[in-house]
Amino acid sequence: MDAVQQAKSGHPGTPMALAPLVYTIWNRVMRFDPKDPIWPNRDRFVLSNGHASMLLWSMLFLTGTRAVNAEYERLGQPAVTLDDIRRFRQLDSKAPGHPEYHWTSGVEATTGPLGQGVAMSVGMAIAEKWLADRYNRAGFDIFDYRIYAIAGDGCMMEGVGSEAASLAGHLQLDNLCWIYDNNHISIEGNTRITFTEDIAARFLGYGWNVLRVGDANDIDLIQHALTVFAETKDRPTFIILDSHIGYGAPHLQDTAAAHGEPLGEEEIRLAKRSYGWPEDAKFFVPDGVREHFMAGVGARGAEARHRWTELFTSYKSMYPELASEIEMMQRRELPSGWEKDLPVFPADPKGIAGRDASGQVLNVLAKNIPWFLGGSADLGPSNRTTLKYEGAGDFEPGNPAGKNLHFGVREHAMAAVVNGLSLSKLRAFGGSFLIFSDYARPAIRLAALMELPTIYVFTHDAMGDGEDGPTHQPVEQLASLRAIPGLVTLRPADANEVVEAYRYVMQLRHVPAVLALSRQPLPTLDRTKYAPATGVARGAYVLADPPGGNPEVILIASGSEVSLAVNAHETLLFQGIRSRVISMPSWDIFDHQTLEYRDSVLPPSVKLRVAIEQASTLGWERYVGPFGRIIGMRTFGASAPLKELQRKFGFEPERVVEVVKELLDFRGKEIA
Ligand SMILES: Cc1ncc(C[n+]2csc(CCOP(=O)(O)OP(=O)(O)O)c2C)c(N)n1
Ligand SMILES: [Mg+2]
Repeated sequence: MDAVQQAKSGHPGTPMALAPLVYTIWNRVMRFDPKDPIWPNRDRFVLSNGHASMLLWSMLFLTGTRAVNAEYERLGQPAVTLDDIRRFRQLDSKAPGHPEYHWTSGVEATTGPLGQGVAMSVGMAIAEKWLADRYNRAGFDIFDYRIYAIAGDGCMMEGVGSEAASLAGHLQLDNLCWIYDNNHISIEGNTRITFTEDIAARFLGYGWNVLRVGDANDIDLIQHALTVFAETKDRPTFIILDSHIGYGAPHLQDTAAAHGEPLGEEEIRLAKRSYGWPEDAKFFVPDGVREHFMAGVGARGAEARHRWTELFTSYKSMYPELASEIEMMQRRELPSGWEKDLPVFPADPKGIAGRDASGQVLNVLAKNIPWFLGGSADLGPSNRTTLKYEGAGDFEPGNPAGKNLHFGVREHAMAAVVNGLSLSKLRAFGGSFLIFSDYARPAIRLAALMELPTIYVFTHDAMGDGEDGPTHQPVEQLASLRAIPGLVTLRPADANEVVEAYRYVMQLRHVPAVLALSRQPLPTLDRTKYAPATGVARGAYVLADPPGGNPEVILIASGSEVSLAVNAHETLLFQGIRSRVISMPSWDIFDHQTLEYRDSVLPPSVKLRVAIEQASTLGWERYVGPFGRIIGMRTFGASAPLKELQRKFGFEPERVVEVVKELLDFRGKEIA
């Protein structure tokens, strides 16, 4: 109440109502050591209704949770201080508006976009099952943690929450518990205006165990429900908790006004009175409170961690290889030999599809890296994301060892689940068609915000699926993905660029990546004639130059349009026009290169430039400059065989040559 009042913004009502719940989970049940918030076998706590962040800041402060840094070093200083809470929602405070992973230690996932937290918790539960199956041995329960997620009406209304709940029920994830804050209030008022379904029936339908706690202040009953959860096998648990938003505030309890505005000084005083609390004290923490948490979660967590650490020490001597895998994974390192057997593709004018090259690479990587796994949203056979090597297996109830995840037709939950896997330190990928990245985008954005090295394998990256038509042909998706800060988007030009793209992406520890891959075969470029594909690691590179260098025009392309540019280049050379071809698989990577390198690829003196990409032209101006031209998409595509589409939309070498000549004729004179 005080923090929200001081900040003049925030959400007081739900933290007030759920304080007993969070107290019970943390201080009575959860296995969490505040001294080491990244201990691998800790229970996870996800606040999916992230607007109630003051709950989490209070808990991290009261439990004395310590900070860690991005290199996973334990720093010893508090994760959140009372001063941070006094500066709730202010610049640089460790108590920001919503829980931010990577900003405040002890936050397990960034939440705020409703539904994301619960969906990520499903990924965490899958991860725990997988980890336990791979690493536990008789007498060595290295992984046996549980995942608690709190969610409000919003998370229950959002589609991604439903997708995730459906998947969790199917997978029988009995290590997962969602607690639903059933307060009948969201922003516009009582939920009777929007949300009247029978949610218990819905979750029973999903195959969850559904419990009800009729009074959010009954901590013994809450604890009992959590015990039932712990004893429930073969299904996740859903606890419906009847609560009163703004509990104790005499005028605002049970109203939407308690959701998102400060209560006001007078109402706060009255609420404090109703709690039997000193009315005028602010940010008041009575003596003994922090000691009480230390004796509860602190003591229980420390003991559990010490026992685990001893267990892990003997595990390490008995199973040194498995133990070292666990350690590497925690630091997001790759095992030695992770690159071995990556394919090298010989020059081939017929070539191979991006998705096929990707399928080969994924299989090699998954074999080399035990904790690399993933799957597709029901498009595995099309995306070529299926891991087919001996022993890869399918992750299903009863087979938590499987490395092929089947997400069903649930792109949004898939992307969030992949984030949850990554938060659990597995290396995970999710696949679909590039067009359906739109269905996954909010979770991809969160991966970038959280700095997670998740991988999205998106095939059918342009008009290659011809006959499927404009509903399936991405146009603006590349531009929109490139617009996400901190996300690497890569569109490789041939099979060897696919290999190099993965080689680059796999070494990222804190950056997510999207791979946009072709459905149709792309010629495998002759790398004895053209520059090596290792240039991918610089985002863009000079693939071909006129003899002696010194180009007068530059062709820039990505993906399937690179071989088109090469084709045009050969014609231009033959006609005495000195063109350079740049393969530019990734803007993001290129933009991070030194100015010197960027100028060497795109010399400022060469102003005649043509960009070619089967996607929205938006943004290419920055590379072609005011004198350049862009051959791209300005409309949706159409349903027709690819060849006809290429003709209709101008993706043919002749068109490129024509545009270059126009440039030389007109713009050349202008510049001169
Ligand atoms: C995806 C998404 N849409 C909208 C919002 C804005 N928003 C924040 S809280 C909220 C109401 C949520 O109601 P509920 O989950 O019941 O929270 P309560 O008020 O009960 O705490 C909305 C619409 C959001 N954070 N995320
Ligand atoms: Mg609500």
